Amino acid sequence: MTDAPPQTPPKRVWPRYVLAAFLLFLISSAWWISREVRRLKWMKANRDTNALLLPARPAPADMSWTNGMVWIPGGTFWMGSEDGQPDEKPIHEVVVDGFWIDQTEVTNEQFDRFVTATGYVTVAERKPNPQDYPGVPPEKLVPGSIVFKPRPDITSLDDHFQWWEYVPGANWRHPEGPQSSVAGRAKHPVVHVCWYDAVAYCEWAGKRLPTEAEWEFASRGGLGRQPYVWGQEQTPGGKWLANIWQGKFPHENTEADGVRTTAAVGSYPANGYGLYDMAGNVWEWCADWYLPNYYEQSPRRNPPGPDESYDPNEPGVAKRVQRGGSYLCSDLYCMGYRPSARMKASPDTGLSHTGFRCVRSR
Ligand SMILES: [Ca+2]
Ligand SMILES: [Ca+2]
Repeated sequence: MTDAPPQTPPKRVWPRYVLAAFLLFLISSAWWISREVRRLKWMKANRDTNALLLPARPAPADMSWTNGMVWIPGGTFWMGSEDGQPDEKPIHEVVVDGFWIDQTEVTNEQFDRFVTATGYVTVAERKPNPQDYPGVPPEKLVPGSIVFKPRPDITSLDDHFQWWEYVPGANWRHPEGPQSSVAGRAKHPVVHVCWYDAVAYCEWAGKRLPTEAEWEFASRGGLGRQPYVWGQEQTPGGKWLANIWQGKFPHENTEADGVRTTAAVGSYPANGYGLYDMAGNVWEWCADWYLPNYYEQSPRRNPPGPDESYDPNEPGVAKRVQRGGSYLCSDLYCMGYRPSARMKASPDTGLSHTGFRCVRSR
């Protein structure tokens, strides 16, 4: 009997597939590491170049148009008056969104910049179109505007034609007629601008005319339901706070407020929002059509004005709203400098006591 050779344990052999998997893992890792290193190197090398290729960061918004403007925060106020004229009623609650508004009326100096930049010719400087004035003799159709020139024989205030006269050659450069000029009146409000002229200026300035609601909200300066933009009293401490008319209109002007015609803008105290001449100096165009009973149906929020116009005193003539009164407002005749008072005129009509200011939403 021979001894069987001792048995040795079988030699352990790695399966080939495990080895193959391990090699594959090593190769993949090396490839991935190599790729990441190249990517990081590329990013580092191109960092500056990429900065140039990316769109430029937007510059800070140009807010230079807000110069001379005041931000009026939106809010709710009582528009109209229970004590005023029928078209100021009913007093009603209105909500307006915030907006920017010119601190002063637009001045001759500012309007001159607009005209110089654009070559704009105001309506008063253009020859009237005969088709717009049927029945008017051709020789009467000459450029001009309406100037305050009271006749000497006025005994009643029933007919305003007694103190308004169409003066050929009157316009914003020649407020009293061809022989007059605005020399020395650079800071006075521009006058003889009709609604179309005012809109043209506002568009050039990147602004717009205020709605009637915005205008009244701004004029009240944060005071609710007050008869004047400065409060309850007409002349607190015996002081006039606006350029209107004192004396027996239309011949006697005592100039108790210190000024006979227009005043340089900002000559009187600002209202609660820092706005000047929201009462008096010159009437100011608003965007809205005029409708005497609009308040009965106007929307509560941001009323845009009616779609149509009607003036019972002059049916057939569509009119735009004016606000704030002027240096011709006499308590005997016109309380138009109260914040709720409404005025209206044909949009092609400029007068020697009418100007405007602009607003802009954000
Ligand atoms: Ca005055
Ligand atoms: Ca004014």
